[in-house]
Amino acid sequence: MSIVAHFLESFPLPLPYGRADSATPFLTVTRYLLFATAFSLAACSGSPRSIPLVSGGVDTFEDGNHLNAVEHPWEAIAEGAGTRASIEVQPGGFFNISKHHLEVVGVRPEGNSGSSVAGVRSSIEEFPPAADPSRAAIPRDVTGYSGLAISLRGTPGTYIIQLASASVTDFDNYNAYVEVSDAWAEYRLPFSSFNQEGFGTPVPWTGRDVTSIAVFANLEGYFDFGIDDIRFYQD
Ligand SMILES: [Ca+2]
Repeated sequence: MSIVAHFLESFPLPLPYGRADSATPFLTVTRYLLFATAFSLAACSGSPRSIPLVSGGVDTFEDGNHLNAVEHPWEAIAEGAGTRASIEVQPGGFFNISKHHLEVVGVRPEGNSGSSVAGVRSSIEEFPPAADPSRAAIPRDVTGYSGLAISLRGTPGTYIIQLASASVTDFDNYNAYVEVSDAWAEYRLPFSSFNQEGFGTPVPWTGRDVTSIAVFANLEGYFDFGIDDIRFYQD
């Protein structure tokens, strides 16, 4: 399916998105996020190229499947003892015209949540061309955008939105923190609100080699959250 077709499928209407306060950074995150990307689909540092994400759309989930707008699957992430996560596309979502969103259900053990990572992740890389399937996937250039917009609601608490970058090779990826409630809200996260945690090598953000997007719960115990309408936006 072409990029244009993805765009049409994903964004049939110019939605009157509301804004929500976003991204209050906390220093509570742990080094264990190092493991958050252990299963990353990403890396592919062998390719210096990157491909713009033409529409900015990542997923509205309106097609009802587990693939994002560039055909990569959303995957449940559960790292650490006693940690669980599962995902399912469900009816409803942000705005009453939404037919589907992605629901994430999981557990981070009480008192031991520092060693656990639970949530969902998807690659946004460009697949290698059919003519050269051995070539590495190509990261996305999102420099045409101002930040990432995502709609969320869930077990009230702090959640982590993570952008992985090919140039970050030690899992110290860029994280933004959001406070989520049980009511849907759209969070507009400028790229400046994403920061490395600091346990790895500092790598300046370029926006030229984004490989995946993830959402992790930063609270303990049982949680569930919904995500919808994920896209890179321009101010
Ligand atoms: Ca939706």
